Formats: sequence, C-alpha cells, structure tokens
Amino acid sequence: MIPKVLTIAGSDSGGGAGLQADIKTFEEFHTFGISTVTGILTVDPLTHTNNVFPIPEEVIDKQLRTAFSGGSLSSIKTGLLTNHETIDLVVTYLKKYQQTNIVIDPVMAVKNNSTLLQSKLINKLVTKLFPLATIVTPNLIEAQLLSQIDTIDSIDTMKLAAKKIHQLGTKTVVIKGGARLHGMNATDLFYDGLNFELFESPKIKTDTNHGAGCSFSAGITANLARGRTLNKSIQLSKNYVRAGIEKGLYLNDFTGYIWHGSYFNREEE
Ligand code: PXL
Repeated sequence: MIPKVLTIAGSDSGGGAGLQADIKTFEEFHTFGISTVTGILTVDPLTHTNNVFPIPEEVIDKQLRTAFSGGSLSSIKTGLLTNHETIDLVVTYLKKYQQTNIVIDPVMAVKNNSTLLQSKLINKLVTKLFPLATIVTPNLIEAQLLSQIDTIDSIDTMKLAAKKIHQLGTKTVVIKGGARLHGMNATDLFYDGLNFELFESPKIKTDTNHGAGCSFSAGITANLARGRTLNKSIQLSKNYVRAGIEKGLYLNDFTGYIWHGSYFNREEE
C-alpha cells in the first residue's frame, strides 16, 4: 500500500518551496501527497517582495475534512500556518484522528525575507503543536526565535538551542544548519532529549537552494510514513536535498530552486 501523507502549508506560486516542494518530495519518496492550503505566497518580480494571501478558516476546515476523510494519514507535515484559528483547527484534526508521525516545520522565516515572519504565532505554535510533534524542524533563524538565543552560528550554539527547543515540549528536534552556518559543512543537528546527532555534508557552492528547508522536512515526513526511523529519515532526506541543490534551477534571475527530481535521477524519456 502506498502511504498517504498530508502537508498543511502555504502554496509557493513559484513552485519550489511550500506545499509544492512537499508534494514533489512526497512523491519522490514513493508516498501519496495530499494538501491543505493555508495561504498563497506570491513574489513581485520588480521589488522581490512577497505577499501572503491567507485562505479563509472555513476553506481550511473543508480541506482538512477532505484530507482526513479516510481516517488518519501515514504521516503529516505542517508548514506556513497563517493565523491562530488555523493552528486551532489543525490541532483539532490531529487530536480527533489520533494522528501520529507529525512533523512541524515552524515556518517563520523565508530566505532573505522578513515578510513571512509569523512571530505573533510562535507561542501558540509552541504550546499547542509542539506537544503533538514527532519532530520539529527549525532553520537557524527559527531556532534563534524559538530558543531566544541571539546568534546561532556554531555547533555548540546549535546544541544549546536544540536543548532549549526540546524543553519547549517537542519529543525531538532537528535544526537545519544548511548554508547559513559558518564553515565548510552544511550541518543539521538532531536532539531527542538524550543524545545529539550531527548530519554533515560539504557545502555546495551554488545559490539554487530555495525550497531546501521545506523539502528536507518533507523528506523526513515521507520516510516516517514508510516506517523508517527518525535517524534514517533525516539521512535520506539530507541526501535527497543535497542532490536537489546540486542540480537546481532558476525560476528567474533572483530565485534558484532545488530540483526535486534529481535524486532518483530519472532520465528524460
Ligand atoms: O521556506 C519556507 C516557506 C514556507 N512556505 C512557503 C514558502 C516558503 C519559502 O519560500 O514559499 C509557502
């Protein structure tokens, strides 16, 4: 049976991040992607600024009813959540269907952009969603906001942040060090309350990395649905994102996306 996997996230009109990244990634890992759109994100090509158009609560509710109409899913991921009501709704569905394998990507910061900052929602995200999470997947900026550590730029500060985020109530956390981290390696740090685990790979010199964070979390979600351990899911997802960055593509002259189709290396027919 093909596992069914849901993303509750924003639509990236450019096609490479947000729920588009999630669905593409789910399929690459041989799972069936389902989506609940929370908002639509657009970019103005002249100013490079983003707009987020939130989807009304009633429409989010109807999408969730559809998504859960066959019962609980093999795993689910949350990304951009646009307001308090949306978070309440998501929590209601997760509890009602006793959903397990929950990946919370606490989307607050998008690369080089501050308009998506959802810091008003941070408390709600932490108190309502973190207790349900199998894993929370912040990038460095989100980890700074969650841990209230001003600058995370080393493995030691990542460890400190991971401890603080774990104390907020999630079972496990992986901080996505990625390209923002100083040094030669793109390092992700996992913490489960007992042990740290580092996932390292040499940085790739390219800026086709937009969508990497979403896709990394989505890869973990899909692999959990396939019954893999967190450790294995993180490693497989990291390999997948690395391949995507290596073979990335430009939507325009300022957005370089990862190419989700590169990992399994299918040739053109
Ligand atoms: O990277 C975070 C992110 C989340 N959700 C949507 C996005 C992005 C980045 O562009 O577009 C919809």
